[in-house]
Amino acid sequence: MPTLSAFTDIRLAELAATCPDLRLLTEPGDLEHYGRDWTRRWTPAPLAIALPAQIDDVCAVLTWANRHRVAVVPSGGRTGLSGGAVAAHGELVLSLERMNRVLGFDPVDRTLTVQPGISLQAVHDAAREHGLIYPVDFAARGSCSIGGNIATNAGGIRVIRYGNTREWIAGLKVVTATGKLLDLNRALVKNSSGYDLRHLLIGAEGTLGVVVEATLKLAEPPPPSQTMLLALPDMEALMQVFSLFRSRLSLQAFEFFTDVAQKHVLAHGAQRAIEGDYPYYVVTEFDANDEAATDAALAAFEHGMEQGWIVDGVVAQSEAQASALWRLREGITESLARHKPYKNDVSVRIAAVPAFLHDMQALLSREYPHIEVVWFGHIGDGNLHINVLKPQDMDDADFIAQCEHVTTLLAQTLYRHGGSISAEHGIGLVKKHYLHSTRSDEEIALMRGIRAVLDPNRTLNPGKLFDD
Ligand code: 2HG
Ligand code: ZN
Repeated sequence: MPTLSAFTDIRLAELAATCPDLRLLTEPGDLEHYGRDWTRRWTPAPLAIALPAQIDDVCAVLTWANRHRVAVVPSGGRTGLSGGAVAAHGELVLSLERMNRVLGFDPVDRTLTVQPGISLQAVHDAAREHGLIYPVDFAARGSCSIGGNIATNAGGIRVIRYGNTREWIAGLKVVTATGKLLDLNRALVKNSSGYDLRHLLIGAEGTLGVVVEATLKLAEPPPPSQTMLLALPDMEALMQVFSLFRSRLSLQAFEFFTDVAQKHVLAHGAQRAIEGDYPYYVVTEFDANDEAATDAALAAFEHGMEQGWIVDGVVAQSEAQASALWRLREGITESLARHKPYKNDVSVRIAAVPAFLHDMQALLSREYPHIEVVWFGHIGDGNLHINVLKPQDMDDADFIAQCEHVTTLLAQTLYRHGGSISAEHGIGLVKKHYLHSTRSDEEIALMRGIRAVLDPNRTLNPGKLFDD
């Protein structure tokens, strides 16, 4: 750790003197590590990294930043895909990774109180220790932090059963840009006493305050489940099979990917589960607590085969097989990373999915004739991920320019279908130019107004979500 005199920047020397427990890093390797997220598009260039161990230090850092007008980038696991945690312009990165403990469990309220830097996996484990679950779940569970999940209102693979992160936040402690500590909702189940500022903070991408403590609701574990992989003949079958399975089974997850996605994930070490190649695949998990439930699943499967909506399928016979099926879906992001994908993360109402898919497919095949495009996602809740893979011989800047052009067209298509340009990854830096396709001018003006009240000097994550 640098000594006081090591800080040539007088503001940092002052911060170090005010907060002796604060860890402050300025080594180039640390600046690079903490200054980027999974987008890898911007060159990290933060001023320094501050790692507080307690709430008082977060208050002190934000008070200091407000006084000196230093921009602050709140930082969790940096697994974000929209650039929300990127520090490329001399910002102070405020990493919450040292604040990663479980603070308490309340068996009556069935809540778990945690610090923001705890990983989603550690939250799952802690809930399980008490015979309960924290039901938000997705592939980055081991590295993402709960603070980041709250900042983006993270969704994931079980939204059709449990909803998004927002549903599971009973209370939040938040430090504002001027260093004030707010205790929002205090885990009350009923609280009809004015604006619920807790919900304003959820999904605000670190522009309205820094979450320093969260009280999470927990749920009963679901009944035993079965996992199935289905092969489908065409895009139309996706929603036909979804309607069939949803009406007959109690679904916990319904995810899809294409043959192109499967090609990449198999090349990256996953095991093939269905012989032959089919254009679409579904991984679905449903309650299977008794024989009647398993019979219903089989009957639904057979009906889908008779209708020609399903061409093949396998049911996992063990937890290991279920994990292998899930790997085909959950391993996609990692298997694509080396191709520097440009990512779209869009949503429409479930009822609008078929018509939107139709238009979207036409648009993508017209606009990317020679570029590989990989689709997958949470089709059961209307959320599609589109990953456009950069051809090796194409210049980075040309590739981004082409993808941004197509994203403008995609945003228009989404507008026509009443959808959103960001379903669960947030707007960050990547999608801020498209915010107006999802939100009206009046809404954006109100958002700016709210931001101005909570962060008068624009020190919290400036340039993310919208330009100040
Ligand atoms: C997922 O659903 C994540 O696996 C990542 O949201 C999606 O890599 C992506 O585009
Ligand atoms: Zn996703």
